[in-house]
Amino acid sequence: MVEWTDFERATIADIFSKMEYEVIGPAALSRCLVVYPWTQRYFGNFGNLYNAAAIIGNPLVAKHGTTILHGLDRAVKNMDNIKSEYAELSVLHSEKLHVDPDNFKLLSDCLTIVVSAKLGKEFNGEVQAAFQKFLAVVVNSLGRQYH
Ligand code: ZNH
Repeated sequence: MVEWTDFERATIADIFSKMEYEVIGPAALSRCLVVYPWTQRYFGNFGNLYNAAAIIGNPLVAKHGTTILHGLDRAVKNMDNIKSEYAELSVLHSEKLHVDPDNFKLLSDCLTIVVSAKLGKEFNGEVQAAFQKFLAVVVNSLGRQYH
């Protein structure tokens, strides 16, 4: 089981309580689709993703970015049971959506960049370490049904 310090718990709760899901989620997902274009292959039904402007302005991308952040909310609310919290989502991504689990890490890195830009100085080294630890547990849990 993953151990969390009081600082880590407080930091994760604080970041997510201030987060505007419908801004940060779309920004993180669209950055991922722009910077790692091969991730677009899972969103064939999202219409035009031909260039950065099309991706950023795509309402389906925005909606799905928000959905992903709401998915992260489940881990925030249940930090001691992230693996079981994501058991079903992991099966969905592996067996039904066939999403390569490497992509979870790519998206989590994009999210870190977006959150860091948003929080500015507040996102110091310790905060970043806590946030990345949290995302690493999420990525690992989502990838669990693949092993
Ligand atoms: Zn995912 C879906 C979460 C990542 C792809 N997702 C989904 C959902 C959720 C999620 C919650 C919904 C489900 C239902 O409906 O039931 N994801 C998530 C998270 C994450 C993710 C939390 C991280 C972190 N995904 C991801 C990635 C990708 C994806 C990276 C790729 C690239 N997803 C996906 C898809 C889908 C999903 C494709 C489906 C969509 C539709 O169809 O709408």
